[in-house]
Amino acid sequence: DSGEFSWERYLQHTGMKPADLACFKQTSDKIPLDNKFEVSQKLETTDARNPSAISVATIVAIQGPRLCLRLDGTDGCNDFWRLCDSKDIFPLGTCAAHGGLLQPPLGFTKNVSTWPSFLQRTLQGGHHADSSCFLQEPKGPDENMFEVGMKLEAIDRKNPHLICPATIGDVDGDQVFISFDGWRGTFDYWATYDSRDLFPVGWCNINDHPIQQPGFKGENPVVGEKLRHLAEQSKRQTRSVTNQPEPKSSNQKDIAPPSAPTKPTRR
Ligand code: MLY
Repeated sequence: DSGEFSWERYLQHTGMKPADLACFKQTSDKIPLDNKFEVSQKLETTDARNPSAISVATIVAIQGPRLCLRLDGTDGCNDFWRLCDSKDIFPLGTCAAHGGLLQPPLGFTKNVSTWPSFLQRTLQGGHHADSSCFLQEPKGPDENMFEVGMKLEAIDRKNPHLICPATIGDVDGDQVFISFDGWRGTFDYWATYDSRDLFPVGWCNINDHPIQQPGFKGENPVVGEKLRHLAEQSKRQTRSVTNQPEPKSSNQKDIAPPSAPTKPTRR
């Protein structure tokens, strides 16, 4: 069903504007990224769950310019995605060249004392991604240029293989609130404006990556009470987690539950 979505029609229908390419830390929306990687190649990467450690990973899937990585020695439960121009992936040998040691990943399924011999074996098997595959990460803008109501494409962080139509629901310093069109607030999140999870409208199409349809919840969301409410709610949650002071503006009528769906919410 993903081939059917047309931004042109959707933007016309909603009367909303896409965020300009200059807002994003992504390369051009006109020229596709040249993904030269292949499934089963090995590389070095920061461990997504333990970013201070560098480990060996195998490419287990490819979707347009995105690589699905599995850390060697782990099961398939913590696979994660990286762009082929990510600054967090390196050719094998990079860590050693910088005097570092490859670390056993979180979730290493074997006894950690076997890591050195495991590493030796895993590096011998399989082919290595050539250094020519690795692309320079784009520089990105110096400041947050997003504005409330701009449309974009964003990774659903709860289902990170998916990229979906979304709207900037709020802006707060260098943070932007990503609200997924046609879905309840469950999937929405705050991101820094230069997050690699945010893409300009048309990125999926040009990069041969599937894009999801908007959900069915309500009409196509127009900026207004729903987005403000979701943004405030999520900000309060984030603040209480990080122990930051809560703004003194909460008002009972702002936390009314969202109206009943007209069509069943997708699960
Ligand atoms: N039905 C699945 C996937 C939901 C995906 C929502 N995204 C596209 C915003 C679930 O509920 O987990």
